[in-house]
Amino acid sequence: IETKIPAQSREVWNKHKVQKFSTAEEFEEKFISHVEWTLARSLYNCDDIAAYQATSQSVRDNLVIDWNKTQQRQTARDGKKVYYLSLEFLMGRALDNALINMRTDTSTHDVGSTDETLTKGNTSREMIRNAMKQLGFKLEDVLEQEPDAALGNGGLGRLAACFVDSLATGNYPAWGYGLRYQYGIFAQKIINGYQVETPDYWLNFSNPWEIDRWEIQVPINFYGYVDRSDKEKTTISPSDWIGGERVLAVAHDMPIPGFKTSTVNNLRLWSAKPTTEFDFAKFNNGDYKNSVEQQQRAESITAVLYPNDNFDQGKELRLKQQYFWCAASLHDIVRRFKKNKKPWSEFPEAIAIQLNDTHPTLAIVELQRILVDLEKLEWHYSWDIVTKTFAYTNHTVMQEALEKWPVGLLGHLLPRHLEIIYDINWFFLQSVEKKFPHDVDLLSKVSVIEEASQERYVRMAFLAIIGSHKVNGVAELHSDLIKTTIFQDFVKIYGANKFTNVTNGITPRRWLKQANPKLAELISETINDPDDDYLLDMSKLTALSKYAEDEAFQTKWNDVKQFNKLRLADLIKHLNDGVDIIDREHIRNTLFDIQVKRIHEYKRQQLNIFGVIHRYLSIKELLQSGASIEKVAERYPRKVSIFGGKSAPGYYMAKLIIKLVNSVAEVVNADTEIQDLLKVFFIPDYNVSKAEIITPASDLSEHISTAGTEASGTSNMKFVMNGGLIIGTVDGANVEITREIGEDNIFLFGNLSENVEELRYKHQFSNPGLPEGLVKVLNALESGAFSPQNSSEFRPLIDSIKHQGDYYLVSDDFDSYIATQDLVDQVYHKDKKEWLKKSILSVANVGFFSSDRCIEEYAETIWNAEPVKPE
Ligand code: GP0
Repeated sequence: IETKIPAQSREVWNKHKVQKFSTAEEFEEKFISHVEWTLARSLYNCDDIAAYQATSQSVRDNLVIDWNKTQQRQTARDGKKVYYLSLEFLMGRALDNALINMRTDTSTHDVGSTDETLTKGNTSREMIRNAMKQLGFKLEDVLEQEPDAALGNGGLGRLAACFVDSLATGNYPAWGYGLRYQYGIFAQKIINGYQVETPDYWLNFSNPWEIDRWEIQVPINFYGYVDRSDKEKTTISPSDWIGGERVLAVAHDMPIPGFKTSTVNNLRLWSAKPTTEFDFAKFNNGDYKNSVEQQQRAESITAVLYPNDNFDQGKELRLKQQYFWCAASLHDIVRRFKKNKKPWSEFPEAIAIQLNDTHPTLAIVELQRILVDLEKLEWHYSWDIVTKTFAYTNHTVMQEALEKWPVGLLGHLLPRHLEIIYDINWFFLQSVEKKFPHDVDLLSKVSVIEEASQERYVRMAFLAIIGSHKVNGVAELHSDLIKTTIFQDFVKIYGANKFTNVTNGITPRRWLKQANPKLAELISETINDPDDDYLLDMSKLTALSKYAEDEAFQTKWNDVKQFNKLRLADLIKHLNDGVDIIDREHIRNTLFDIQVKRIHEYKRQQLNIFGVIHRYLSIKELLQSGASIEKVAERYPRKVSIFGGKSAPGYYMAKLIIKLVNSVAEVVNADTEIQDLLKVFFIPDYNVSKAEIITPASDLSEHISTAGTEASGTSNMKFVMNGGLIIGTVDGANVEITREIGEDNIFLFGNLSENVEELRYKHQFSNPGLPEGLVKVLNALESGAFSPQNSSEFRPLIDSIKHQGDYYLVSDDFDSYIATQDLVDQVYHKDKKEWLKKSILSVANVGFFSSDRCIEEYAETIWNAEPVKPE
């Protein structure tokens, strides 16, 4: 490309080559010019928000330089490109993360290795903190101004965010593709103990982290019909799809900086805009209003993220979002591929596309449509390319979460795609018939079209399996489960090798270095790693093991935990209208017991809060029997039970659980008789930036899903990485956490997944006596002890256990849960050294759960992709 540019022009461009700032001085200059030019403000009206904007713009300038170079390098080297399609990217804040990741090695740093400010230790962040101080700002206050990019619901979206961090860090040529929702996950308010949803206005101020690519516009069609007027009527001939509604997909790019590398990857998010083809026919007929409404309809496609987690709601607009995003992304990918003028057969060697759950399954159909209808390639030749390109990650086995779309709805919105789906299914079923002749039952079980009820449905997971060369689960237990339950017939058809496991991971940059700077400092000092290389090679953490019983080290370790608990206590005070519920003086001996995640019956926050009620009732009983508070404290030492998480707006039971937690908190926190032995708090509006404060402060965290229901869990990994211990069931990644850190260092309880089915079955017939402790709790609830105005308020929670089969096995696991909580108290309060040892050993052995390891596994076993390293 360069040679086409006249030497003279090239010289001028080179003379004025843009430069990254690398000293405090240069940063200050940038900062001020952004305040004055970009924001049109000045010294006299530069508040914290403006300072945040100007800092971000300055940092972004640095990233953009590396972003450009990275893209050029990746294009020139022409290695295999990875595209991660995810409908959710739960990114959180970008600035602090960029400051941490931006620290580059001398070898890759442009401005010269003599300059120490960017090359040593944590200095890029430190340098900017100092510069900000000079400019009159406190970095921490400025960072607080940034709204979270909350374009996800929970684990699945946050996983995608950790993955793009690790992809950049590992120098993989990889882009994320998603949607730029105008409103991310709703903001949660708690009013009278109830969840109330309010819109997430994250784009109210301009977003310095996105680069608008108004010039990249992809037309997307919906509805319409398939025109066969002059073609043969065979199912597999190319057809013309005449779309009925057309909108434009516009690209917005977010730079994703790797840690200690100059690689900056791209996250491309699409927003919907009306086409500029104004409907003049309507306008001329005097229907101006209608024609404007049409235009607004377009923008509604990317207006809002659907707020469901592990639940498929089946709304037409959601399907529209999915196709809009898949079509735009594929168009972009194919356009880039075609620039190289390679034969189509090389497509799968050039490109790997990973489907984050079934949400992007239409991408499979769209690529087949592009190849067959637009590029006029033969069906089977095309299908071979498609299946070699895609791989699919499953995140759940729960029926209510598995996507299926009514055939009528899909065919109305995407008539040609439905035909292609039928053809894919037809060829697939033919191959099954060939392999298992006359097995009609099998054919109907694996058909992409479900015909069980009146309504026929397209099963998206089946389509994703058929269109992919690999299918993976997200933890060993989960990957085994999908092979023996929901996908067992496909194992029979394809063999077991198509199904694999990649255990989830989390990025230690955000979840250790950024969230827990004190612990990161203690670690790097202890293992003598001033450049934080352990954040790239977490096996280095094993060097901590030898200090596990070192008293001086344990004290330092504990001090860090106290610091983080105080930080959380401050946040809770702030969220509690300034009322402090946590006794600062005794915070060292107060166990912080935390459960933060989406509210779901399967995650069993109800079990946790029943346990809290049980503890409260037991304390009261002891006091009433005449025991002194000191005596009671021996049995039930100080504890703060902290909850947080959002419920889907339409999920009645989950909302009732939130109300119950708040009602219990109200009673318990106001009860002066029990003094400070027990406190309960529900943190409103749990999100990524709050998680960064909450996670490092846990002594204990709860991962107590009914065995077999939580695919992996990822917050379990975050808590362990921050020195918190876990109380958990034998579910999801808890199993591998136990393997890695040792079974002495985790508190496991409850029934195993292989027994769940049988237990559920038994509940149907008999009502085996509920455990005594649980009966007490349910009686208290029934008596209105926590709902004086409306004693039947919590009836549905009681009924689900007593009269509706207790699907989530709360009664079966209750006793072992309580017993295990007692054990936790024992160790925490009677043997603090043992506790600290467990905590240190956990961190020492948590390395496996870095998302870097996870991405490497995807690259090697699924994508066959190599890093493209900067020179
Ligand atoms: C799974 F099916 N997950 C879904 C979904 O719709 N949303 C979602 O967040 C989660 C799993 O529940 C998980 O176990 C898992 O770790 C995560 O996907 C990433 O794989 C909860 O953290």
